[in-house]
Amino acid sequence: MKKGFIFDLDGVIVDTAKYHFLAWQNLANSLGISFTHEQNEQLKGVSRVRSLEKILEWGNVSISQEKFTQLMSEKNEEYLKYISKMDTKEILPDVPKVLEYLQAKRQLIALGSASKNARAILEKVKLYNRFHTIVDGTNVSKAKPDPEVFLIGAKQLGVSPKNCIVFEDSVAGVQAANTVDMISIGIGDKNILHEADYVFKDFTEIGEDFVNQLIITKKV
Ligand code: G16
Ligand code: MG
Repeated sequence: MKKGFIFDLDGVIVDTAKYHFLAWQNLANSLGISFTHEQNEQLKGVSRVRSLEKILEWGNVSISQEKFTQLMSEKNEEYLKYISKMDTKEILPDVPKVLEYLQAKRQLIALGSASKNARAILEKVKLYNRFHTIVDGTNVSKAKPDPEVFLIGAKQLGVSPKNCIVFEDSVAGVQAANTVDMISIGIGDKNILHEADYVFKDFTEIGEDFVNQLIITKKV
């Protein structure tokens, strides 16, 4: 049976949160707002626009629409400088192994990310060709926990949502998958991702037996 395996990007395939942190911190500090690692955690899986809105809310700062657009573009330029230096060493442990196994088992593979830079990042880490389809921040209008990104992925793979499995590191992403009855697999902390059907610290904990089980079972 062919299942649809949908992967989030940031926090699942690569860890770009550290680059988002540096760029957002620089922006926040320029406005006199402090920005911590804990706050950066809360921006995982959140769109670029919503991230800046949240930072302004935290700092109790209001700016014009023009300034908002300018800051978003400056943040992205800085972020692009960091990701331009990325290479295959930044792929999270055992991700290529799982992708290769799914490919060997002739499963369908999609990317479902909120990032508008997803394609560029996949090119840098040389994983672009591993995906049958890529859905990213340039293809969706509604952010996770809305399931739009995963529904488009399922549609493009030609698989019904209940035959899809989503790998996610954010609570909003897990909720998005659950909303449309996809199997949700949290990558990260069990306490934070407790709404997921399964949680693993990272892909090193996911064995071939578990993947085989995902291929044959349905969400109940
Ligand atoms: C990612 C990150 C978020 C980021 C968002 C938009 O989502 O987790 O922190 O704000 O993309 O990124 P960009 O500014 O590159 O468009 P995901 O869904 O891949 O985890
Ligand atoms: Mg993520």
